[in-house]
Amino acid sequence: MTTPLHASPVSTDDIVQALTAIVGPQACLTQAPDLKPFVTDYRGLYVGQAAAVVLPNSTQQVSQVMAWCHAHGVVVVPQGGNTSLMGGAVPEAQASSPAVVLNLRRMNQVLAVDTVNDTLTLQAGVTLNAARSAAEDAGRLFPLRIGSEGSCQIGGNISTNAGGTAVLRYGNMRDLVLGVEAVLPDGRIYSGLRGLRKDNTGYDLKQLFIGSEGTLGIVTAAVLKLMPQPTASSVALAAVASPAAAVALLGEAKKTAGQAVTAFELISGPALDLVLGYLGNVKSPFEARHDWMVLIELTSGASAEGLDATLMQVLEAGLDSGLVLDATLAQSGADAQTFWRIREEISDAQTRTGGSIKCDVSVPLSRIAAFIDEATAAVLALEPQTRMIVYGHMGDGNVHFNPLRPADRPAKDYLAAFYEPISRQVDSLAHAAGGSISAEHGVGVAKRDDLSHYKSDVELALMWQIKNALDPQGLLNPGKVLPAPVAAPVVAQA
Ligand code: 2HG
Ligand code: ZN
Repeated sequence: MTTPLHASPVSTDDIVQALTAIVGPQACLTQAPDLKPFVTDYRGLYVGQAAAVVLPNSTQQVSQVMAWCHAHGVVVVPQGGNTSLMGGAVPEAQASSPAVVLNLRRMNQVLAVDTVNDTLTLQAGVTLNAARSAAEDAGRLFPLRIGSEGSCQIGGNISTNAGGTAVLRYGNMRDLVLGVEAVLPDGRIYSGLRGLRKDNTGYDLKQLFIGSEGTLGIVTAAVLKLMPQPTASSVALAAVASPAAAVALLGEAKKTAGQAVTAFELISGPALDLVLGYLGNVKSPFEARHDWMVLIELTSGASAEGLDATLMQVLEAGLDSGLVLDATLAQSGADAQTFWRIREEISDAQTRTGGSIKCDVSVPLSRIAAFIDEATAAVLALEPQTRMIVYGHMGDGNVHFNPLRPADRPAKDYLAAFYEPISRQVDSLAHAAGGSISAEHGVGVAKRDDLSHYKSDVELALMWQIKNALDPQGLLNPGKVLPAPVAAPVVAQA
């Protein structure tokens, strides 16, 4: 299916020599200890191999690296902050030919802030934190908010269509990108750095590079949307009677506070127990233990007192109707930070514990409560001691449904016995409820083969056609996102 242009495979020495000539010796790493952090994923679950790591400092250098690798049949794995939970940003472990990791962290310049057009133009290696700060310095908000914002990079956020805790209000990365510059697998540069909110001149090519996890091109720069900076926020934690009660409370919040509802995060009892176990100095915000809680955040340009009153109104209505069992409103910025810390640390608490089965699913809000109930029952039927770490961005229909090993069972045993059956059950139930098996974390390697069960033949064939059109040699981030193509059925001639 693929037609290599190169006559014979190149050696690691050839690769290093050629790439050093492009990026300079300091920016071409070759020693095993230097390569290690770039070939090992964030959780240490995927460890690949690379001939070299290159750290280009310009789009031109990325283009030259790609052109050389294309001409010589060398695999390139693009990488940002390497925070993927899906193994999407590291090379394959058993690759047939040596790979080059192309990390964008040196391309970390904010190129322009336009407060009339409300846009931010930056290189792909700018961290999300730095992008948010650049917006803030200009009196604006760049609203993407995810736990890894200190290390993840804008290029990776674009390539994975990152989501996070403010999607309910502002959308995910796809909604926040106006323009993209990307280097194609053959080294050509697609220059789409336009800051337009309307542009109907044919196919929206930038969308090819958003969410395709570096399999079609390497994002090198982008134009992002800026939003007005909220002047006030109000945060509360509420214990709710059930997932269905949480959905009903969200309805109340939207009715009462409208657009101001910025985050609505679900937290299960076992998720709170786990995180408090690690955050030794943080106490539970509730006297009693509850099975389900939600963190609600309102933000707006109004006064803080006004927002607090609105949130109190939502909580009181919830208490009156029995949706809410207990609630606590943050009395200060420090309180709000603690509430958010509890929520944000759940992911790391699982990493530290080990033995977590990550199912990052989304389901229409109208069916999400039933999905959680059914999936919980299915998991507990398989292993009743499983800790149900269920949490996440319920407001936008996305839950991190992450069954965790029982405390006394080694991670390896638990995963060997239950990874397959549990993820298959949970994904199938999400799919049956009209949902997605990967809401915001992408596909990478972890979910690649599962796609063949949940995408139609037409969808998979289109994905491969696009991949083959842009990367006919299959050199850019191979082994990610696309499950191996199934041979087309032989159709009998009429
Ligand atoms: C979050 O919302 C992240 O905390 C990580 O998306 C989720 O670790 C996870 O499964
Ligand atoms: Zn998340």
